[in-house]
Amino acid sequence: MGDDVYVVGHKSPDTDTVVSAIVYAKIKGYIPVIQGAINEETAFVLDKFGVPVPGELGSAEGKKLVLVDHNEATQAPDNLDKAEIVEIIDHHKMNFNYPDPIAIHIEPVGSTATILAKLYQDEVSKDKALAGLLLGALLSDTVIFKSPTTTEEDKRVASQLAEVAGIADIEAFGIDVKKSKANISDKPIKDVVLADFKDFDFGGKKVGIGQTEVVDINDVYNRASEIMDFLKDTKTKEGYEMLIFVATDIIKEGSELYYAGDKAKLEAAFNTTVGDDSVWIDGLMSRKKQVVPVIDKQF
Ligand SMILES: [Mn+2]
Repeated sequence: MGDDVYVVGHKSPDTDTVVSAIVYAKIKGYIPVIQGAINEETAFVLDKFGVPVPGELGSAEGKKLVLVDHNEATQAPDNLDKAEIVEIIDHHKMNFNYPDPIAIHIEPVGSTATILAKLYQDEVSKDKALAGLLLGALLSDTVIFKSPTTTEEDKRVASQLAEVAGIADIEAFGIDVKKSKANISDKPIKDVVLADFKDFDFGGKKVGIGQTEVVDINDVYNRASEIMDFLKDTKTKEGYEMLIFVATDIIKEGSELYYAGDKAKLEAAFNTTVGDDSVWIDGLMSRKKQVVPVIDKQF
């Protein structure tokens, strides 16, 4: 193994994953890397603070790795078993097995950025760009504190970061960050639905749930028929029992759920009347906390 240590986040990188790799690598003198192309939101945040996009990890074989913002093998680099893992910093549930004792730091907070900001307060307080990156990641993962995953720690850390980064209005900055990815009007509907999409096995049935976040739900309503065509078509072609697309309006704080599948299951899951194509659920922001468990229960 070489002496270089690479810091890497999960596949389909989001802003928290990329920023956490960059910041931790900078503080420790390691090399930040990514797995897959960054999204528009991450590009906006890196650009704002003049930080270059990290290179691709490539094969993990023979490399020393720090895993940030994930610890599950399915989200980690391929050939993980041929790499040496030196440390993990994360805010997800632990699903990790390793033959050697290593440093693992997991906290139940809204972002990995929150953990890094707390652990390296000294370093971050002297570096405007690092603070700005972490704030962008924190606001992204917590959906500007609106996600039920948000903690008081996240809010406290965000104010400190904003001060260092010279950002007067945290909320406005958060909306700028979210807006950069939210423009769906010029994208093929397939890309909109599949950009953040996860497959689940609910009682032996294949269920797919995609999510997008917008600042104006009308952008989604304008494309409702395209969304429905895509869901119905994909359900048949790919053998899904149910397909759900969660379109979250981060300003109105709720989501329109489009679906292809059994209406009665959705009505039971959310205890409400559901239309033939979709239903609006007030306060629904998180797939992980507010959609997956209640749908899973119906199978
Ligand atoms: Mn995260």
